[in-house]
Amino acid sequence: MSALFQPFTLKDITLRNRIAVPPMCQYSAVDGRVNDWHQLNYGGMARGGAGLVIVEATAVAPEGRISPDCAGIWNDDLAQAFIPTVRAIKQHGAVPGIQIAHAGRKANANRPWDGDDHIAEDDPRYWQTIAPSAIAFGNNLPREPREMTLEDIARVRDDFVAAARRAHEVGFEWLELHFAHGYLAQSFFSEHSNQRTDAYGGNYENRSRFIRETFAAVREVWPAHLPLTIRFGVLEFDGNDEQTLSDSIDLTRRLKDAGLDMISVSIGFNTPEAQIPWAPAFMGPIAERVRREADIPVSSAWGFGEPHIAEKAVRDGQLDLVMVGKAHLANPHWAYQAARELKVDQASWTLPAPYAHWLARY
Ligand code: FNR
Ligand code: 531
Repeated sequence: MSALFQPFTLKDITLRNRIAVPPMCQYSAVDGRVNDWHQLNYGGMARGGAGLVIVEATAVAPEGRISPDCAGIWNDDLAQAFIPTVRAIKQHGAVPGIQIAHAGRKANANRPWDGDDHIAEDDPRYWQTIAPSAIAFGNNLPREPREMTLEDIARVRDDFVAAARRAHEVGFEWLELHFAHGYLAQSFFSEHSNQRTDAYGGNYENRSRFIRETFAAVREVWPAHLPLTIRFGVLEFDGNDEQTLSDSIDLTRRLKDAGLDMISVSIGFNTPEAQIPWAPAFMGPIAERVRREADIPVSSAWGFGEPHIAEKAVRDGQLDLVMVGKAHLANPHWAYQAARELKVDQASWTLPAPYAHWLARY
């Protein structure tokens, strides 16, 4: 029996298998509004057999977009635009998830294929970025953000809450808070980016305050019967990983006590000096340690896109869900292909009849 193709239940939600499409920016929205591209993109991956499809980092406020072309859910009109995408994911048997985000000091960048760099201040698409401290990320993102006031911090926390409420209203059943990859929430947690001297900076308690307060506020509005998860960079690969991992696991335990249902274990990406040990499934052992020491279901990504690697990660108890990213860009029917490769009996997987009828026979 394939471990990857076993169902997974979290709260009142059951996924048909352990395959999750992680959020992947499409940089294809107009003024934050998603469109046919998003319905096609996410609907295709659901049709291909994934159990969970998580819609890309969706900004909780205009200044929280990574690029001007990123999705947003900062008002009801933008939220309504997701309905065709939610319907397409559900229609094809997957669970619709969404990641809500604020890009902080990494915001206001060109799309990756347009340079992936900060937009120049004389460009009409320029906006002021905000962050815990006035410290630039560096490299392709050299602009110094404005240090957030306590009012900014409260406003962004409330933006996450409003975004969670809108996501539920338009039919999403799985919510992931983007607390990873050097964006705003992650940047509060790291001393690389947070050198505040007030209650939101300094020691671990203060540097984790924005994450803990924002999570608690979202937990109050997100329905208790639906999964509330975070994507969190548990280490930076900056030479200080043992301390960061220890703090991250403690924080995960505290968030679990506050109602966290699952964590997507990822990377901090808070410093351009990181030495990432890229390799297939390299995050597996780190995710397994979080799963064991925080006693919480985990997913992770980064090089699990080969079916036997994905199968092994679940079978060995490293991951509860495997996030398969770029391989789903190459082939939205990745889950279908994986089932064939793993010789999973046809009863538990198939494509829609217009496809399956012919594929089963010829
Ligand atoms: C990403 N990734 C990403 N992660 C995230 O948390 N929110 C996001 O919106 C995005 N956007 C995004 C866009 C694109 C084009 C890529 C390639 C990646 C990271 C992604 O979810 C995943 O973690 C990585 O791609 C690693 O998994 P794979 O691709 O090795 O399976
Ligand atoms: C991070 C990434 C780094 C290296 C390879 C692939 C992906 N992602 C983070 C994404 C945006 C695109 C780059 C988000 O978390 C929004």
